[in-house]
Amino acid sequence: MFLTRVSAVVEIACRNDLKRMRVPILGAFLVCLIVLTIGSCSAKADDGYNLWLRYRPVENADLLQSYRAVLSSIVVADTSDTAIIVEKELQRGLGSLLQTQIPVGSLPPSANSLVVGTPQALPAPVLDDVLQMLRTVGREGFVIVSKRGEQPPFILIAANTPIGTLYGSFHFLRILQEGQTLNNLKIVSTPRLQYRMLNHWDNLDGSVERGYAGRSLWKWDELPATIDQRYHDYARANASIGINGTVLNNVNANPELLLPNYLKKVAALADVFRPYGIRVFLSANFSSPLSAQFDVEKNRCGGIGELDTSDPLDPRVREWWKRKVREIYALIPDFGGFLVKANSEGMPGPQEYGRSHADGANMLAEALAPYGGIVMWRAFVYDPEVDLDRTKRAYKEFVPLDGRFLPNVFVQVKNGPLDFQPREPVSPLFGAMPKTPLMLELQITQEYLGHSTHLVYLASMWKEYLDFDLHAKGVGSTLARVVDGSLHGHSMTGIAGVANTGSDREWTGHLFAQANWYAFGRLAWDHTLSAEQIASEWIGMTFGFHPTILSTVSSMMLGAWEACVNYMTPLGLHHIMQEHVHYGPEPSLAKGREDWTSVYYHRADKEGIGYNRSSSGSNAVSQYHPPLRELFDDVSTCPEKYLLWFHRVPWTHRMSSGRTLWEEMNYRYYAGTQYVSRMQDHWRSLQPLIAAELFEHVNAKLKQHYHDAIIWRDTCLTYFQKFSGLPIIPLP
Ligand code: BDP
Repeated sequence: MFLTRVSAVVEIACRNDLKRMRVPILGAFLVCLIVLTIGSCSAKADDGYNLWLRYRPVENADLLQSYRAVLSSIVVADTSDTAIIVEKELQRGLGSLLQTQIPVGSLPPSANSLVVGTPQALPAPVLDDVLQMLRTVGREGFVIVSKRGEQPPFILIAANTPIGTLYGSFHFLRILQEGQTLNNLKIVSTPRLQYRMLNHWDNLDGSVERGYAGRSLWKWDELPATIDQRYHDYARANASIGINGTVLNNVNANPELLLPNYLKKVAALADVFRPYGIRVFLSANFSSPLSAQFDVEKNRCGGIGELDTSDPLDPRVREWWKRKVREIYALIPDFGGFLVKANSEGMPGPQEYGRSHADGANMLAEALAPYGGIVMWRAFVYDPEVDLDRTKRAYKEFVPLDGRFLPNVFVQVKNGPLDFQPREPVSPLFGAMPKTPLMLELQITQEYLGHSTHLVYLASMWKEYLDFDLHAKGVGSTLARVVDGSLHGHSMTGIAGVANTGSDREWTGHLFAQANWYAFGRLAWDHTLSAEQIASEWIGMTFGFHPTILSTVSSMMLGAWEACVNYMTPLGLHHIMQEHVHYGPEPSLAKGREDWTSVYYHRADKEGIGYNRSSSGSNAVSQYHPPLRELFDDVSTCPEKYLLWFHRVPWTHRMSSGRTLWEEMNYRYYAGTQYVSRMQDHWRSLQPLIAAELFEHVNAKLKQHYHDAIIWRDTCLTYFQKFSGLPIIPLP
């Protein structure tokens, strides 16, 4: 216990530059003494806690001088709780970047001040032409301009709300870190999506479903009395990338979270998050209105209410939810709404009463509407009665409901039609529900992509999905345009990422998994950013903008996803992972529920391999619009990355490379592991430039990553070889 405490003190002291923290020299000396005594921390220890918010001192002397010259004071013209956070962040960020304390000034701006505020707080002459620009940025956008021509000259960060100024301030600090000039700034930025959400799959007992970074961040037993500093740090990190909503609990929801004592705890978190622009949402269990008794006959778990039904059309049930919602808003006036997983994987739902998903969602939506709350109703359903092919089921259940949801309902759809596999085609649902706002659900936590052991940069994958053209309204009907509302004219828009955060000191279990949290937020704000651009921002802010670091680390990150697909499930293979844990390979898995086995999906035999979803098979291709339908249907035009997703192909099938399918599979499996080996070499080459702790952390992860990637490759190839009967061909 004592040692933990001591090392916590040491960690804090080491993490930050001692000089900046103004630790008295004696204190610093004592800390170092303790460090030396326990021998566990070098003077520059970096445990990854500060994420991308390290604000490394500007190294280039000319640049530093130019920055200092135009940033002589900070004026935050507002007094809201958010404005206090803005001022603190700018002082902290600029103090660290410029290695000097920037004083806080007041209006009117003096020469070279940084002025931040809203039209309500700023005098008209300061705003001037910016007022016009503010008309275009909505509630959360911002404008940053250098007013060099003014007398006196100043830089202005303006927004329509304090939260917009916070986003603008984080943007401004990023510009400095990137070494951009401040002379001619004219930045106008508006988020492309309205709801930018993290979904936590956290349970009330502190465990995290599919979490690989320790325990839940929420300490339910301590709340509401104790507010962990980490709640603030979590909110700050999210605000820095524009995330504005958080669902606190698992979609496999425990109804107890809606009990009054828990709601007080939720309210305490909402109070912390509010000034950072983050609204709290909850996953709701559809059976909540039921009494607590367990109904053995119906094998149904009880709820927290007093009713014997949760039928959404029963007036008592509707009234129950209205009362519950009223109770929530009394505690949390800006409560966001409910996320619901219904009639899926054992979770209760309206179908138990012969009602539809729309009936269920609308009942909750009606209760929430008077307060501005929303429902995010998940489309992750795969009832075997609906179709033999699991990938077709959600579409068949939900498309007929298009147009039947109330306006404050999102249908929340996973990116692919199966389940967060290393690679899937986009879910055809996105092209088939034009009357319903669809929220895109991505998974930041790497359930099927190597947990927090494999280094996989997910922005590359997310961009492939966002750029996928569904052809729902002709060419250019990309997923991004469905989600941002521009394709079908929806103003309610959103994206959700299943969070990868946990109680681990570095938040995400793997330092590089921080990049996925970062990238999710950046893409939620602006899906047109490239994976390269986001990687370079993250690398620079995490390790410093050293050209060698930038080029080496981005070359590692940018091919990492494709490599992972190659050594796990190349050429459209899917769902061949270990049962339950979903980490290693288990292509032989044949027992249990059919649509959870591997053999159901790969269908390998002596003749060939793959799931025939073409018109001669399950005809899943018919759920896509022309010309995709035809493209996917024909084995000769189907993109090879989806080949075994849509087709059953003989081992001797000739690929575009000239290799046979069997040879190509070998090639891909080996290329994938070879990439990981190269990542190790690249990382080792950076040792002199990276803080020792971070270097070692990533080095150890990569070692395990390589080891486990080889297991994937060898297990899969030896297993499939049993059917192909052909020799395994390692890469030279
Ligand atoms: C699957 C996960 C499971 C989740 C489910 C969901 O294995 O833990 O509960 O998705 O999204 O991928 O509801």
